[in-house]
Amino acid sequence: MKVVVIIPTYNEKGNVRPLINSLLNVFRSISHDMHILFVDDNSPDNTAEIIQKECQKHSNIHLITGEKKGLGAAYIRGMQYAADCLKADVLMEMDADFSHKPEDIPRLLSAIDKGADFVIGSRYVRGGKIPRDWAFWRKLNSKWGNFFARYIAGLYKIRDCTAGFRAIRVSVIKKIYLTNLKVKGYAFQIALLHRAVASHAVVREVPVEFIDRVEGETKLGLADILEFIINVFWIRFNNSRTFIRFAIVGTSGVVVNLTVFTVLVHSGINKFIASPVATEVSILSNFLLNNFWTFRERISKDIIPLKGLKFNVVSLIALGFSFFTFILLSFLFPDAAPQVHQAIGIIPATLINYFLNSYWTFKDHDHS
Ligand SMILES: Nc1nc2c(ncn2[C@@H]2O[C@H](COP(=O)(O)OP(=O)(O)OP(=O)(O)O)[C@@H](O)[C@H]2O)c(=O)[nH]1
Ligand SMILES: [Mg+2]
Repeated sequence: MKVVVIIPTYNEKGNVRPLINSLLNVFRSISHDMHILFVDDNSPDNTAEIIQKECQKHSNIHLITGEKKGLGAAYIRGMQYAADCLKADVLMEMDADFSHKPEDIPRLLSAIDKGADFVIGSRYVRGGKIPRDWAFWRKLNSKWGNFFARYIAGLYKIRDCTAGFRAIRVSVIKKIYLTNLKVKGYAFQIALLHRAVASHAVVREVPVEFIDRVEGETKLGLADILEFIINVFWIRFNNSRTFIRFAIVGTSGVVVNLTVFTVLVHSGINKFIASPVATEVSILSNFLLNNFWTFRERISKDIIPLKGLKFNVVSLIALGFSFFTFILLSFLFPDAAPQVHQAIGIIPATLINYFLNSYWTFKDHDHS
């Protein structure tokens, strides 16, 4: 197995040589074909020149250079190069400043050997550590970053979403269109993790101790924090897009229902016939819109009439839920206006409607 440790560098002249020595030392205890790829963004302190000298001495050290566009952009270039030109099987992400201990690499790789696709050197699982002397704001920054990623972007199963010490199978990277990740800075870490989780990669967290840098300066800036927050909300929005579409279709159904009812009654049809007809027409229009818009990416084994029938069954179940809520609330809060009971009933009805249609009527047979 060929493993390429990708290390982005920007003004790390004091760190690269000791880091290379330390890595080469650790590589001796690993049975895989180990390589290092530095991605230097034309550091003004001439980091690249130091690396270049090491490349001449060791055939497993590589360097690519480029314009400074941020950590994410550097990783994207590095990963593409490692996968396509170096033909790596596994990629690793690692900082140049000794925040990630080279001695932890074997443990990360052994999780890959045991079948994981995406291994995170995690500070926030049992056994993982952050520096004791981290100032309050620094801890808060890191904790908030993770809180945001876990609960807003929906990566709640993962404790350390922002970690920059990882081992990833190239097969996972190949499923993710890296150039489509519109992130330049540190937000790359969660954008990549989110895509990996969405493509059903097996994610494992291995505890590591994070050490503060001694040499050089931090490069994390305000623009990075802003990009991070925007990205987290963007991921959330994308995740809820199907539900938003479903709610829009539902609202359109109310309009269709009332319009058809009014037209029928005005053309002299009995209101007790007009009512169920209008409801069924709105169910059918909802079904068609959901089939051809909301869930259009889903691949189904069922023919359209069968899906339409399922959609009707789900509507009936949702009606049951709404009616049950109405009765329950009428008994519990007899003094409140019945319109309130009826309106609150819409909430469970919509949720059950969405849930059943999403997991049954429009079930995606591609991912089952
Ligand atoms: N190529 C490249 N590398 C970068 C860029 N920004 C940061 N890096 C590198 O990415 C790694 C992580 O950056 P750091 O500044 O250490 O960020 P951090 O670890 O969040 O912050 P500290 O804890 O203060 O070190 C280091 O190896 C940096 O040299 C960039 O724009 N381009
Ligand atoms: Mg660092």
